Amino acid sequence: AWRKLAACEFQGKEQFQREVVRHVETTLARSMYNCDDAAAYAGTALALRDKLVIGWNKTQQNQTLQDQKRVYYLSLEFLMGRALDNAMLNTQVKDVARDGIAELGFRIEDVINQEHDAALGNGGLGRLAACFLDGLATLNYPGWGYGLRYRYGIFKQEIVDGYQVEVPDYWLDFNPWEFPRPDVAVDVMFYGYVKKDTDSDGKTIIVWEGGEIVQAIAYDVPVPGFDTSTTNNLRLWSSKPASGEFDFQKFNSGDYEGSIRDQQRAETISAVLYPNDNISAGKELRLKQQYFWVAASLHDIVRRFKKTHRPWSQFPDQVAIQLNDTHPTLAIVELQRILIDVEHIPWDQAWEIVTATFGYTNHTVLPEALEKWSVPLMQHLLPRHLQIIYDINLFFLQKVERMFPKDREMLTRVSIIEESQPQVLRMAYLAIIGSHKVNGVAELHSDLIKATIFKDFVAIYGPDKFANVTNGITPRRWLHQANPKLSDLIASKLGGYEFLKELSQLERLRPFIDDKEFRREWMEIKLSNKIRLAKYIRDTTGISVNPHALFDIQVKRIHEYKRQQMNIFGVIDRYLNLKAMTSEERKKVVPRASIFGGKAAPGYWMAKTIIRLINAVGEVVNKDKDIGDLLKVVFIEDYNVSKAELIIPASDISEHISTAGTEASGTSNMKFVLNGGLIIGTCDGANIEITREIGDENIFLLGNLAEDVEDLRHRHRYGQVEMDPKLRAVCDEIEKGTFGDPSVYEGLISSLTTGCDYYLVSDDFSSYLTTQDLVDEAYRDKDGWATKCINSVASMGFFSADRCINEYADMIWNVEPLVPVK
Ligand code: 26V
Repeated sequence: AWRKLAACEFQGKEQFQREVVRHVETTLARSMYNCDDAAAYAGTALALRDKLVIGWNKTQQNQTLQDQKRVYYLSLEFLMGRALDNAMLNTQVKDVARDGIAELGFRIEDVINQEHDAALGNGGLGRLAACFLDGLATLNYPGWGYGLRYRYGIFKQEIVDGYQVEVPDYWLDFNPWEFPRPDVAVDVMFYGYVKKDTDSDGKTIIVWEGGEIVQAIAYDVPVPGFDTSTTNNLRLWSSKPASGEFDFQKFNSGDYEGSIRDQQRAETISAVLYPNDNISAGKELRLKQQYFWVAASLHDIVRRFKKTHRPWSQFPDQVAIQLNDTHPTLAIVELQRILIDVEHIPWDQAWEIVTATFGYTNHTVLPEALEKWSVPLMQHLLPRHLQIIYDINLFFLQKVERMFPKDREMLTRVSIIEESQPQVLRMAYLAIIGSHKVNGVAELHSDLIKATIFKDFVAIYGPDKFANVTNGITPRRWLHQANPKLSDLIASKLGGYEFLKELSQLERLRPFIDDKEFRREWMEIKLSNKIRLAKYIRDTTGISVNPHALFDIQVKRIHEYKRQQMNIFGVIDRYLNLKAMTSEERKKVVPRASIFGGKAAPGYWMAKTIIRLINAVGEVVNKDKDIGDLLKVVFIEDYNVSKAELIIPASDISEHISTAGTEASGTSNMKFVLNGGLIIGTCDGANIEITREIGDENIFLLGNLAEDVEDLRHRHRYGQVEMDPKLRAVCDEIEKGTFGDPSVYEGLISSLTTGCDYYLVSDDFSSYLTTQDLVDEAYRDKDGWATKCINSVASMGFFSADRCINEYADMIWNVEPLVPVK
């Protein structure tokens, strides 16, 4: 049955138009006669926002009234992307808005494109948090996000002479999606000293005082669920100087500039998102961000709990807090501090409450990404917290000592404090000790953390403390919004859009697999998405790609472990082969467009060199008359969420080729397959479960397995490993200067030779090339290709973020959805 979705929030297009015009004329004080796309966007956003606010207020009242357990998702990153299109689709307003805005003289796509991405994240971890918020709201869970309101999101990437240049992303000029809450302010203290005191009953108490106080101001962002009245809240904290503090004294004593400096120091805390992905640099400001956000969030959560007048023992029945990686680990210490120092609850009772409250998700095994904070820094910034960490560690080590008497090495290995110079705190260990559940984000990853970095903790706590929740994506943004034509086609076959809430319904596409007309429409949609991307590439880079070429896409952060270098080396190999062919031979070649996108961390030279090489190869290949349409190489500038929505639906094949065992999950792999693209990838992260779900006949797997990696690395270090001859030829070509000054690429090439090829490009290269040949072969068979794509989409139900959220809710949070109010 063609079940109707909830009614549109507007009574019709006339009402919508009236609201838009009202906002343009009164809120913006502009005339409709000089209303441009930007003003039309503002008017549309404000009109829709008015509607969202109603559901949002009702949801919050309902959640307070129902008084059930809530979940708080603490993440330093929420990579939300644009809000307008998503909000229109989730509330069924888009059709009315399209018609209404058209009559006012605008195209809805142009209006949507006016919006600046909310880019408060680096990559996979931040986007996962955003997908989870969508899932929580859609499933009616009382779930809030807590994060930081960065004034500058992830930098904008410009490509200048083939190099990445970073430009600040000032995104707050006009942001209709946030509501400042000046009344929700929390004072957060740094530095100071700890002293013992006695309270009025003569009991010893510990006081932390004399520090510098910064104020956290809440900014709330509504998160509308799909086809539900539930609109949850994302609360982002902004820092400002605490009123009437030191600045005032300075001001009175005539030190005006000094007082301004102090103000700016406070504002600096929430000024900028750290642009590193998978690397921890140990900067003091980053630690300040973490504590500032954690302290404000916990204060808010505790305040809400206290309004219910329940005994503290019931805190974990009312509150679940999920730690998105170790960035919020200080929340564990902060809650323990509040319970023992402020609420005067005995240590053991307090600790029981704390561990029952927290869950910790690990997102990486890369050693350079595991957070370690220097003890002297912690002592200086948060002296009381350091004491509490010492006590947590002491009690923990005593327990381990009882379990493994005489195993001194075990104690050294699992101690929160690493005995280096200076000593450092291993935040992942603290997160494990302070949580009741620890999870990885794909099966292989969850197995790996148990077998490697957290092995000792499995011995101590037993295997049940460790779980797997394979990542998922929201089909609302990543199918319905990014690929409306495919979503509509699927809906026409399945009899409605129910699959967007119950993604396993996609299975019901299978009976249509032999339907000629359906297949034709399917492939036509793919082609139109490719034309849409080709046009964008032409407009932004001047490069023309043939929409009938095989679109081969790798878009993600640039990192050696993700091996964009292997991809571009493969492109060079392809180029050399094409050059060596006769024109007769060239006629049989499947034309290919190799499309790249992604940001490098600003200080990551190797990643920047890879970008340079991709652009240099493009410059040579794209203007080579021998090659023409047979090979094009494109680097799309400034890859972000809204560009992902344009790029992903246009792929034929996408690359997920990390060294086995390094990519915790990957989530774009899921997005590509859901949009009817196939993937080439290693046996890593969620690729493995994608293979299990869609069948190994529908994926192009390559390379060595995670279990072989250690041995291969050993051979590179201690043995003689011949470089793969084709890779050698590629390196020779680079060194000859075919792609410009070869000295630019010295580091990249030496990483493969004297650098021991840590990411094993050489070991996987021939497998990679052979598998790419299989891709060409398969693509020649247009019908076979379509069958693979459709079958794969039909099998993707498992990868919905909704499945993920339900698993967290059952296994980790123990929270139930609420009945939404209308
Ligand atoms: C770490 C750090 C270290 C300190 C500086 C800033 C910063 C920013 C982010 C991170 C987290 C790195 C971990 C991460 O992003 N993991 C990715 O998580 C995705 C969602 O689970 C997963 O799909 C990717 O495979 C994994 O790399």
